[in-house]
Amino acid sequence: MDIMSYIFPEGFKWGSATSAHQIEGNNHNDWSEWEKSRPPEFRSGKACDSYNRYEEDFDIAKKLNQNIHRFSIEWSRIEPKEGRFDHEAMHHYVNVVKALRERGIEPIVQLWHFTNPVWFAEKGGFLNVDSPEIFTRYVKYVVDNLKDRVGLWITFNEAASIYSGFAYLNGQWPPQHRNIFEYIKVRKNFIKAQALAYRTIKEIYTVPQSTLGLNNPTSHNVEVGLVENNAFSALGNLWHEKMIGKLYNYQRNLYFWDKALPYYDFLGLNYYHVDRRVPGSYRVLPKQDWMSEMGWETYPKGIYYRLMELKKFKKPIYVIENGIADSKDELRGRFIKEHLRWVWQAVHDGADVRGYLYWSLLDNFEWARGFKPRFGLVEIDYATFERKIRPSALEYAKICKANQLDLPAGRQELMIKN
Ligand code: IFM
Repeated sequence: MDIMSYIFPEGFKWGSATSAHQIEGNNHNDWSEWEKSRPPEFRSGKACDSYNRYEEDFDIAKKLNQNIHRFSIEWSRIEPKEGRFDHEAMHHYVNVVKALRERGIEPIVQLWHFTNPVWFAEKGGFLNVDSPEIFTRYVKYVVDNLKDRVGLWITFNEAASIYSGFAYLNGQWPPQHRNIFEYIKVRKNFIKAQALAYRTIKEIYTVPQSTLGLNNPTSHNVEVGLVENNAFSALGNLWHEKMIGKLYNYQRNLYFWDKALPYYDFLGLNYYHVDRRVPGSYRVLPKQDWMSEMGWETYPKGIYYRLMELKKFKKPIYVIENGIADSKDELRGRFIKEHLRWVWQAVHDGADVRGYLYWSLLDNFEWARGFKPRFGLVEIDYATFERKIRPSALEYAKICKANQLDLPAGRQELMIKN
């Protein structure tokens, strides 16, 4: 069988990502408070117990040939009471970073991933006019303590899109508000906080480091109407669909990066699936035949469109999250390879992509959906906390090691339906 090899640039980083509340266990924050009102299977509880088992997790990441890892710091552990920092908790995260470095894995430290200390949530969270200063005070403390060991930072995860939408527009996440004015306000405060935190981090770093960065993931979804304009305009998108598509794409995918442009050094892209909310999307892109257990429609070529669109920001890009909920591990290997084939294409076509991080290293607590969706390269037995490497993880490990993806020649074209 003829093999086609897609070789990635030298120094390209390979890894996976997690977040504190989803894996650590026993967190006390606005989410854990909200979870009390939910049935037991929707409570994070001990999660993966990674607060205690992080070394075991990193041993696995190393065994899987990964050389970069993104984890998040739990703000509520660092600042459990307003203005009072917990040095022991900070020390824990210093050890987490050390444990990664000892295994030859570069850390990307995420400073906020959906959860807030209870006291901050009680003050209105990011609705509070002082939230940028309050957040930056925490950022400064963390960066002061880790600045010699960490070069890659990320402020907010999916803040202006997923989080603002779920928490303030459709009411599915705490604090379960449904108020468009609050949604707008929260998004503005995230931008202000981004700017302030960025300036603060830059002040702390006296030695310029090329890898120092801040970014604003996300581009969680693909809005097909627009994405496919390039490739499918010949199929005749109606003008009003194009308008809606453009607006939707901007609000959903580009707003935060665009508004905070001077205040980050690299972009982090989170990409999972096609979004069909724009009218006419079925006309421009046929239904794809594989779905994740989240009910998400998989479309690997979408990552190519997203990456090409991000070129205009003229900053390095990391794919910070890309993954599939697939408890039987039937689709994950194919999912990773097909996305990587398109990441490679984007690199080939000029996108400055520096690394790829699969979501997630471990099965974990998938927010309002509980533990059922399983995104992990590693399966977790939530009763015993036993970790079991899935076959797809070994397939990914080969790619990480070789810095190259091998596909049967021709197959890469056959797999893509568009
Ligand atoms: O689990 C989440 C993560 O916390 C943020 N990005 C999307 C993932 C899958 O839904």
